[in-house]
Amino acid sequence: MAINKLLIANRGEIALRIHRAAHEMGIKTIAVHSTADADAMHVRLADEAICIGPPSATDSYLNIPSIISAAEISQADAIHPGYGFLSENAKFAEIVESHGIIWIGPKPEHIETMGDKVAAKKTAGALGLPLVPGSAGAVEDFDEARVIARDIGYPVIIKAASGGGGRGMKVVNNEEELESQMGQARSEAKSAFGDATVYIEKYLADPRHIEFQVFGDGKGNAIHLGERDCSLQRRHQKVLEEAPSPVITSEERERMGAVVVKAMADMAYRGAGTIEFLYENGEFFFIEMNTRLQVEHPVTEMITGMDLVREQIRIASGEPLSRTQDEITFSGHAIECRINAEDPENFTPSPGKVTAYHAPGGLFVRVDSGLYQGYSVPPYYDSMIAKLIVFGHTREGCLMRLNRALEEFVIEGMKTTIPLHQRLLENAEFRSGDYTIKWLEKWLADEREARES
Ligand code: MV4
Repeated sequence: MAINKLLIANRGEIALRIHRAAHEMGIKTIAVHSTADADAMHVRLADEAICIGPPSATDSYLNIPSIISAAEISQADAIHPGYGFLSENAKFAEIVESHGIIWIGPKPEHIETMGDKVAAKKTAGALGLPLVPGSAGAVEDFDEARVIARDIGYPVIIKAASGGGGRGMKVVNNEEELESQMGQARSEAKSAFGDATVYIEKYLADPRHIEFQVFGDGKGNAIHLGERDCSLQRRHQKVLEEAPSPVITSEERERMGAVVVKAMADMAYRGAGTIEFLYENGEFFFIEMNTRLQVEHPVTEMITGMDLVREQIRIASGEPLSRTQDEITFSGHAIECRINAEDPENFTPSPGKVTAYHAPGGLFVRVDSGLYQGYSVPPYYDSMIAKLIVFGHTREGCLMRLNRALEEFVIEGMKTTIPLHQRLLENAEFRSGDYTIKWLEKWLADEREARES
C-alpha cells in the first residue's frame, strides 16, 4: 500500500506542512484550491494543482464530489485532509475509502463516535478515561436534568452532543435557572447542529486545557507523545500553545500517558488523535477527542523530534509506528504563537496584500506559513496566516528566544496579532506559567479597560 501521489484536501500553512512531509518521503503532491487561492503557496509548491470551485469553502474545500473527482483525475492514491474542513467528516472518509483511495486519518467509525460528544464520553468512560461527573448520556428534559444536577451539585454545564469546540454550552448556577436554560440549550442545539441532544456535566470553575497527542496503528498498538497546554484561548480560539505544560509533572505525564495509550490500544485506534482534558486541582477529566492532526502539533514535534505528518502517512501506508513508547523522549520546551490577520486589540479581521515580509530565523525557530511578499490574504477563510514555533532547553530560554523571534517578524500590509504576543510575553503571570482557561480573556478585558481609562 505504498503511497506515490497524495492529494492534499486543504489550504494555507497546513497544506504546505503536509506537502513538505510528503516530498521528504518522495511522494508527489496534488493541491486542490478555490479560485481565490490560485496564487497560494500550497498551489505553487505542489506537483499538480486542480481548481475545485469558487471562493466559498462550501463550494470548494468542503465540496466532496469535486475533491473526489480531482483525486480520480490526478490518480491520487491517498488523501490527507489536514485540520478543519473535511478532516472530521466520517462520511467523507468512507467515500474516500470506497473509491479505493487511502484515507490518511482514523477509521470512519471512530471519527463518527468522537464527533458525537455523548457517544465519545461513553466510549472514553468504557475505555477507562476519567470523566467529568455528569449525565451518563443524553438528557431529555428538565425533570431528568434536575435529578442529575442535584446529584452532582451546581454549577452545572449543559453541552450540545453535536457541539464541540465550545459551541452550544450553557452554565447553570441553580435549579431556578435550569428549566429555561435546558429549553434554550436544546433549541439552540437544534438550530445550530440540527440535533437537540444535550448532556450535563459538573461545571469546573477554572481548569486548564491539557491535551495528549496519541497515535495508533489500527491494529491495537498505540503511543502517546505527551501533552500540550492550550489554556490560552479567546472565544474558544487558541492563541498560544506550549509543550510540555508548565504544571504537569513527569509522574502525571507517565500516569495519564499510560491511561490514554491503553484506551487507544483497546479501541485499535488508527492514526493521529488528541485527547482533551480539563485539569483542575491535580485531576484530569476527559472532555473530547479530536480525530485529526491539530494546528498546535509542531510543539509536540519540537520536544519529541518526531514528524507527526510523516507518522500519519506511514500509518496510512500500513507501516508500524516508527517508535515504541520507550523510544519516545521529551526534551526541552516549545511554544507556538498563532499569528492572525486581525487587529491585535479588538480582533476584527484584517485581510490584505502583504507589502513586506520577513520571517524570523536562527536556531530553534520555525515558521509555518504560506505568506510571501505580494500575496493577498483572501477574506473568505480562517484568519490564521502564520505559526511561529520556538524551542528552548528550558521554558525561560524558550520565552527569551520567542521574544527575539517576534521582534524579527515583519508582516506589512495588514494588522496582525504579533503585537498581542509581544504584550503577552511581557506579562509576569504568563511568564510564570500560572494561567488557566479564563486567564487570557480576563487579561484582555483588563488591558482594554486600562486603555480606555
Ligand atoms: C467545560 C468547562 C467547564 N466545565 N466543561 C469549552 C470547549 C469545549 N471543548 C469544552 N469547554 C469547556 N468545557 C465543564 N464541565 C469549560 C470549558 C471551557 C473551555 C475549555 C477549554 C479551553 C477553553 C475554555 C473556555 C471556556 C470554557
